[in-house]
Amino acid sequence: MKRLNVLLLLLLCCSIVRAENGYDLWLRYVPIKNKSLLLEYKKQIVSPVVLGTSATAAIARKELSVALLGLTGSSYLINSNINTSSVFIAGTVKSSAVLSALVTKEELNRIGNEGFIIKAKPGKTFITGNTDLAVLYGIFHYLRLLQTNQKVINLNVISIPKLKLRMLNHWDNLNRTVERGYAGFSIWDWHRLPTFIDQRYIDYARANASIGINAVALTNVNANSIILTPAYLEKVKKLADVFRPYGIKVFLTARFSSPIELGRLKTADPLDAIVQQWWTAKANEIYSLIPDFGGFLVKANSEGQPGPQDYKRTHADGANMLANAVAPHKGIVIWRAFVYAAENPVDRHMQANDDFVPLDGKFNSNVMVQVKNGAIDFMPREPFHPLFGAMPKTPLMMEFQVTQEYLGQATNWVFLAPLFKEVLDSDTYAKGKGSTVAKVIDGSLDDHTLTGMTGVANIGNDINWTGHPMAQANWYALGRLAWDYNITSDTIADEWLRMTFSNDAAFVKSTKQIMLRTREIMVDYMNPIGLHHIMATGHHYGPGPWVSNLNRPEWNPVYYHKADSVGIGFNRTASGSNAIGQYHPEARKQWENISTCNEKYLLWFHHASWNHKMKSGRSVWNELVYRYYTGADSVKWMKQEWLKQQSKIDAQRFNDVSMLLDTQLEEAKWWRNACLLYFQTFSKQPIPSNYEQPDKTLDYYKSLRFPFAPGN
Ligand code: BDP
Repeated sequence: MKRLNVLLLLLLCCSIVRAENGYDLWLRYVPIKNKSLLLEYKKQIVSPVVLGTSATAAIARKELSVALLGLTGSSYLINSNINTSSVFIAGTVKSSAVLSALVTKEELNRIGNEGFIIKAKPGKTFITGNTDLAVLYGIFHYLRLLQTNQKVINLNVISIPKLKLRMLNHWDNLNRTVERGYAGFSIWDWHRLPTFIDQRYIDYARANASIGINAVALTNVNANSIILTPAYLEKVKKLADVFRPYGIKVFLTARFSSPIELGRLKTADPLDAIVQQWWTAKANEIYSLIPDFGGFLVKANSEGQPGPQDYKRTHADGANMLANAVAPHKGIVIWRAFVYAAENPVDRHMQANDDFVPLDGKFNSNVMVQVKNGAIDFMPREPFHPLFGAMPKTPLMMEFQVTQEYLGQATNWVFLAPLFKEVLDSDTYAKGKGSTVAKVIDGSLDDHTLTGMTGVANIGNDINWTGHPMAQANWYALGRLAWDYNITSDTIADEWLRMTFSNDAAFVKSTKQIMLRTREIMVDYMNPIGLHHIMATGHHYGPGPWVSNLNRPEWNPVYYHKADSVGIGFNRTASGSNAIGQYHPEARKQWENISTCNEKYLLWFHHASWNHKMKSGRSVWNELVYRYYTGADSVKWMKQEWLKQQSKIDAQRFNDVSMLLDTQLEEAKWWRNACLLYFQTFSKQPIPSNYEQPDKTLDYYKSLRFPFAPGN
């Protein structure tokens, strides 16, 4: 007996001090500490029932049982039939009269296939929707309420996704390297598929379903046609089979020249009948394996990728050819607008609009054009892409980058929800005030039914999925905002912290404060007042504003900052490239005039003289100094605040974040010193003596090389 007790005690201790490696993401389901809440929850959840016979319903039952065991410490049998003691009932409206009586016809129409309804009063809880997937979403929502310790006695929730496609784009290569990936290798183990199903695929699908993500493109936009060969399609089918019950559709990237590479055709000309037949046959082959295949994602005529322009055809010609091939199967084509060409001397900022605006109205109805949030490239801060609002006849899909290619990669803690929201809330003025980017992509502004948002995934085979433990929040934020872009960054951070770490109020308050400031802090020490694309080239790790020797002009940082003896910044006004002219006149107003320009974008749109006076009273040079120093100092503040959290969370993740903050501080100082020393060669002005002076020379910073930086 004594030995048994000791054993039990040992077991208990192990579970308390269990190191957390982050694999469980925000689905940890740890015991609820608040006793009165726990009692409340237990009263609400008696003899829980999840109706339905589908694989999705089975998943919902399993999730509920795992979660309730973890959260309450009691094991629950989740019934699939209602009995007299059931007070917690989940299922589609069709599955039970009890549930259908709860909702009106109007509500059912409104919630569509994925929206859900939760109604609860003391001793009764109902979760329902039109499909088992909607019910699964409802259950995840309910579990989030429990995980974040919210009241569940009186609930009247109707939640409907604002966007139809809520997607992740994996830039994963078939050899398992991940372009711009900072979390290890690809989670797709192509070599061992289709026979070996890694548990990770299931855990991945579950995590996505918990935040409403319902589509994934498995492969790099810089595509390899081998993914379209029969052997690989068998592997893709296996992944699609795993993902299906979680409501996730699979897309593939289509290399435009595949008919030549795989079909041995002489051309990939989209207007060539044989090419069209090749794609039709390929689509038929895919759909015979994967009946609900989502469709193709295409990067064409950009950064050396093949495309229709190789045959003097337009992007619409290329997209429509593929769209015709998938249309009989209800598939869609997502065509990327991230295009620019080295041969084109026009400001890179303008090239996508130049190519795409004339094509508005020329795309088939099953084509979406996927537009990056800004016209250059996922910078720490960039104005919204001028295509938003400029193609009313075409459904535009938002592309964000969740992986932090330009935002500190593997080592910097940056919470991206504020960046995403800044873009979504931007006003295009396309149809008057209030024509936000969000309203462009949700279809409401121009009456589109195809709608979506994607994020370039930050997921790899690192044990914690995202490399930096805090980067999990960005995957989470993408899903939550694609479901409802009105959720605030504060709420997202709050939910995520509570579920991922702890409900301790002091912990949540301080750590949330850090999270909400991280993005501005990074902008300050990397790209203040509108600077952009001054990262080192190739791997984009660290600063490289001096780089000027690459063949393509727009691959050189000097192209973007244009520092000279007079000043710094890219004049994109009417007296310069006039990229600003691609925005609606009302939107332009905030940037057009150098003396009234929103200073966050000053050097984005203006070449400002070194002595130009900022609103702070400082000169541009002194403002740059101030920003770079404030940014780097703020990382010290992040570290100080974080150290206070030691007793609140598990040691492993606490230490991981602490060590990474040390690296982040070093990198912030590196950015600060390297950029200021370099820009100083033009401004010829000192770093005021009250600032700690750089301890290394500009030559030292220029000499640094990182041949094995990840993701390249
Ligand atoms: C750039 C990345 C490059 C991608 C490209 C794209 O550096 O690796 O292939 O975007 O989005 O930012 O196609």
